[in-house]
Amino acid sequence: MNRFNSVLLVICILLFNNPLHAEKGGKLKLWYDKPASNWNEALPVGNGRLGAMIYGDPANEKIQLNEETFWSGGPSRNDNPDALKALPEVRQLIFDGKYHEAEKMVNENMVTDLHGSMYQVVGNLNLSFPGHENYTGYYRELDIEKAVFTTTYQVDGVTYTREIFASQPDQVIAIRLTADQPGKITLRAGMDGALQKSIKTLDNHTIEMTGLSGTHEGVTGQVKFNARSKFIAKGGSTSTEANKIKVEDANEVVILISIATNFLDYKTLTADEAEKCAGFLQKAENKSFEEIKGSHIAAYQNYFKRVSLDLGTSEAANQPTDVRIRDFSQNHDPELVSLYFQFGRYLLISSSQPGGQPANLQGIWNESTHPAWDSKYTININTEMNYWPAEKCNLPEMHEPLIQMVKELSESGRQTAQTMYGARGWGTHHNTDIWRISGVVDGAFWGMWPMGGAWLSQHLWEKYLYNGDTEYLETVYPVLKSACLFYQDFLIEEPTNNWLVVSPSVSPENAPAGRPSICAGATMDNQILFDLFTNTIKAAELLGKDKALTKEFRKIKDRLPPMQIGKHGQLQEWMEDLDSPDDKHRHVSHLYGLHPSNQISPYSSPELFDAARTTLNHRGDVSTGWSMGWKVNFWARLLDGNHAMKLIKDQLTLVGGESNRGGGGTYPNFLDAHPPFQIDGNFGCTAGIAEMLLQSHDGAIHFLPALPDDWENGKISGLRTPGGFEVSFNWKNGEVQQIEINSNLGGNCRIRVPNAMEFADNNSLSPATGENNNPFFDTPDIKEPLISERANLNPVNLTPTNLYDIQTEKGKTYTLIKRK
Ligand code: FUC
Repeated sequence: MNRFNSVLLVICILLFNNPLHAEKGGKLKLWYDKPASNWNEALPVGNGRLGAMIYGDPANEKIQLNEETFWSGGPSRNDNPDALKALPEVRQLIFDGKYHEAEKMVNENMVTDLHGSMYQVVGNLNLSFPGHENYTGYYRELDIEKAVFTTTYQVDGVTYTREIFASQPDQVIAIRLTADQPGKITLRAGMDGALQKSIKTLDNHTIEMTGLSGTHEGVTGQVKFNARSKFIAKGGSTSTEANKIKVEDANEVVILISIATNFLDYKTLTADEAEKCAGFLQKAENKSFEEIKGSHIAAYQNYFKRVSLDLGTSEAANQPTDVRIRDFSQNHDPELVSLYFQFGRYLLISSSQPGGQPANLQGIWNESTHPAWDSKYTININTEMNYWPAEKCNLPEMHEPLIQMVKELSESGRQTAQTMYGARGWGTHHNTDIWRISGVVDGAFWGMWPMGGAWLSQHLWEKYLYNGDTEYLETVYPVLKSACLFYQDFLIEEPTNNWLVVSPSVSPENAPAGRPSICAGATMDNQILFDLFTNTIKAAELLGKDKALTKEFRKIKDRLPPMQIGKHGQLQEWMEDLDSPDDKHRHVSHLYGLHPSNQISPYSSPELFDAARTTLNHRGDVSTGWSMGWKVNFWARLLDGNHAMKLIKDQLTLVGGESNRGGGGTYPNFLDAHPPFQIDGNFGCTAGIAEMLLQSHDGAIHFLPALPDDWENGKISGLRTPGGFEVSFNWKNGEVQQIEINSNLGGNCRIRVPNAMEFADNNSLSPATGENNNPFFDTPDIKEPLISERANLNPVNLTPTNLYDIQTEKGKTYTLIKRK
């Protein structure tokens, strides 16, 4: 290279390569002024299938790697065939009040030694940069508008930059290392993994690591992975050294990481992991980094950009993210909430892509071979919670992996229903894994809950309410119907009121004082079945199917126990009035009827509304991460924005880092702390923030149902509601200023607004009359609650609202403004 060319090259590098990280901070960035010192400070990138946690350490970069199908064991089942014989006696023991004996019998006859597989870590790519121990000007960010991680710092007057992202279109994790002077990049790179079988270099540019998943509970590990890191340097030299790659004096280095496993589907492990891994890599390496990055950002933004949220900003937003979390409860920092909301959407896009696995307890990010609760799918709340933001926060495609899992569980759960209970249809319990196990997990106290499939089935119906697509409904109807068939066979009549109840069961993971959890007719079970039967009947009617059968289903629905209000004015968790006002349990299962379901309404069932509020006040606020996320939604549904905000503050309490109060909260990297890290809290709170601003479960689209004093002014665009409406609006001093509604399906759009509105073109809006005739806004036909004579109920004081009907046409947009 002659002198002129070298000068040109330097200018080019200065102009185009650096600093690509743009300005420090910004609305949609998590940023820090130091590298991560532990996993809870590292930052996540993901493309649904591949995940990486990035530490951003100048001298020793660690990129911790996951692949969503790398689980311990292999195809397996955990149905105990002795269950069937024990069932009648277990039921009798429960009706006789012999709960300890019933629990013992379940543990001995219905549980097996198999409690599900573990989601496992693949390993790390480690990059060491000699001499980079002493750096200045350190900065690291995760730009969630682009889904790109960047870090930059200076050593000896040279500015170094690293960019990292996980590309969905190209199925690789891509890294680019640049410096603002030529020939300055020197590094050693190696891979390691706790479950690795071999690590070697394939050529001067590529490290290959292979591995096998762990054997667990007697099931031999059968998932094989192949992981490759390819180094493409500009300038300098690239060579190998003892299974490592050595790059000396390069101008720029691009690293592409590809990982694949032999997983094909939950029953089959016959894919060729090496071929798949090499295939992704070969395709990607033919493209420039800029091309890969461009299509990554475009694919990501196709989802991400659909929703924007502005709750205002303050000085506090100029601080690094960990400092903002630490100070959140003292500061007015509304932009941290909008960042958290968008981070939830970022996490869902990054961990749940069509065709892949649903987000597990840790999404896809896990550094351990033995993660907490195996990082499985806990389907008595946590997995469902992961998907609360999917439809309403405009990420319906991200919901697909869950829908697919429910379809698969309806196959594996059919055998469970038959083997364990001699029932038709399909059923699952409170946990599942990648092999779609559906028997009892963990023991009777936690696991004797045959309701996981019924709750998950609500997601099939919810998707239909949003897309109105009968072809889709056809594909899920058999799953809904079969879920009902299971309960048609499984429900039994209880002796006191002759209600049809689920037995044996539990109210998830809680027990009345002095008793085991095992019971019959828990409130949550009744509410879930009310929904399952209601929705299945509606689906059958819509599709013109199963007339005689739905008649039977209707009879069953009518014989389910009603909700009951107990002596403390609380909503009863169990069939008997056993609740204690001192019970602070993290699960608040019986409020399923309040959220996510719509069986409790301030307008149509004020007594139940008040009882739910009493229950929630008894339970208290601070709890595990996910429990607080749920409570944000509960308080939003209870129309109490300030209490919901209090829960957001509890959730956005820094755990780890400088202050550690113990309990749930948020880690410096913005991930939810159960503790330990569990992603449901992120998703639950994200959904809760949306729920504070817009609700659509109670017969109308309700604007600002639970606005806290902190968010006087703001705007949000792109939220979705049932009936195919897409809604954007802004507000000032708590009053809605302008609303835009896109109608994708047509039909009546009933809205509830705190202040009076009119059409922007001066046409007057019609006040709503009678029932909302939009079928997607049907309110449930709930039985009158039974109320204890000792219950003192509080009045429900509702702020007056304005209710309007807009007859919409498919494909049209309607603009409303505050009435002058
Ligand atoms: C349920 C919860 C726990 C935890 C676990 C993964 O068992 O009760 O708090 O979230 O799932």
